[in-house]
Amino acid sequence: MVASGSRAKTRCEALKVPPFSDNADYLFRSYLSDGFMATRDQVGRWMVEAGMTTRTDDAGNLIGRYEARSPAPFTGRGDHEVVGGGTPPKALLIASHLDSVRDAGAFDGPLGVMLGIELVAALDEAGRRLPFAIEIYGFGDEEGSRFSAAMLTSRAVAGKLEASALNVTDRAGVSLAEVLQARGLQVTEYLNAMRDPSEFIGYFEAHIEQGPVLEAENLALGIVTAIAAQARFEAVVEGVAGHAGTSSMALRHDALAAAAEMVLDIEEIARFGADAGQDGLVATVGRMTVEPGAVNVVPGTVRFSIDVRAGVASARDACAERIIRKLHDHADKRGVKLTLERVHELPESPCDASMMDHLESAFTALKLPARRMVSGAGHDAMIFADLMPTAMLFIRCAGGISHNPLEGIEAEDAELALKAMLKFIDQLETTYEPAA
Ligand code: HGY
Ligand code: MN
Ligand code: MN
Repeated sequence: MVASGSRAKTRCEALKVPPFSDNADYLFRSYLSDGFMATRDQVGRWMVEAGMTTRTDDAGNLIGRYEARSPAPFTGRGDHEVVGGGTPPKALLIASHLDSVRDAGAFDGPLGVMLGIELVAALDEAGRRLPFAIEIYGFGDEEGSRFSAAMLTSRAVAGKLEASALNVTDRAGVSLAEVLQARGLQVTEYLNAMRDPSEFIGYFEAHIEQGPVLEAENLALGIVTAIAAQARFEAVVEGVAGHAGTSSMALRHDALAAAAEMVLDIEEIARFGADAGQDGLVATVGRMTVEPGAVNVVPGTVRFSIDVRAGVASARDACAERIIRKLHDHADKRGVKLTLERVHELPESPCDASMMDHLESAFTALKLPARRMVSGAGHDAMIFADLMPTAMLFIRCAGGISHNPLEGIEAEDAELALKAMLKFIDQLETTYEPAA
């Protein structure tokens, strides 16, 4: 069999450099960038080699389809004409994302797409067709690393995106509409990417754990039980820019000094506050800009991001409220203006019990301990969890490191992941009941 987990690993690593990265010094592949488009084309070619037909949708996603036993010619947008009539076969949706954070590792996102392709390649090599089709989505924007919103493309497919959410610009001030236009797409057609959930039997995503648990317990694979709730805010602190040499300390309204106190209190509240340590509560300030950013000017304006997560939305919200109150106290005390905008929010999403059991059966067949665990990292899977049965397979990653070029996996673990996915497919096939 040519299909293999180690080929999935090698392919992810091949995509780390130009033309598949927007930057030659580190991996950055932002939504609809040149690096993203080159990656989408290359992954599309690998899908075709694996026996799939491919297309892209109005949100820029890449879609590969491996037909079911009774092929329903795929006419795009999900509608099928079935030869001889009858109900078109449903599909298993296998997905992850092709975009990355800045200075990323090779595997966060692409590994799930590559393992899906290897699964289909293994079926195709064996001449095996299933009672259901397989559709693999390479989502274009899971990270939100170009525009402030995240998961734009999976939310579009799930029908969970309001047209107003498309009024976004990137940090260079280029609007999503302009970026789409440059790629031959129309923002007015973006929501056509939506698929009817009834076309699918479920959603499956393989992903690196992005945490230390599997490695600490010497396990290659894990079964995700739920994905943590998350909320993101954009904070703007407006003080008064001034001459560094003549502005007396007592009269300053230094936006950066105020923001620095705010950042430390965000950490303090999440680490030592009322809900600290419960439900995987975490809060992070990941991005900050200082204006005007001159060494001899008291900072006038500071913008920073806030990311708050917890296993349940109530703990996330309680922590966010405490943070917001504390930040306004700092702003009042220092005489600066604080503006906070909630730019992204997702509820916690449980995975499907029977899909988790199918994964557990696959692990048992491979004599692997079935370690069930919550995901602190967000994934496109959370967008579909209330629309169709959803399962996630975690793969151990070196040192639990992610969102970092040191992100690494073992080829042996990728091989085991592929074997587990093939056993999982066996489970789905034996329990599949065609639509009436
Ligand atoms: O932020 C996250 O959890 C995901 O990696 N986008
Ligand atoms: Mn990520
Ligand atoms: Mn990811």
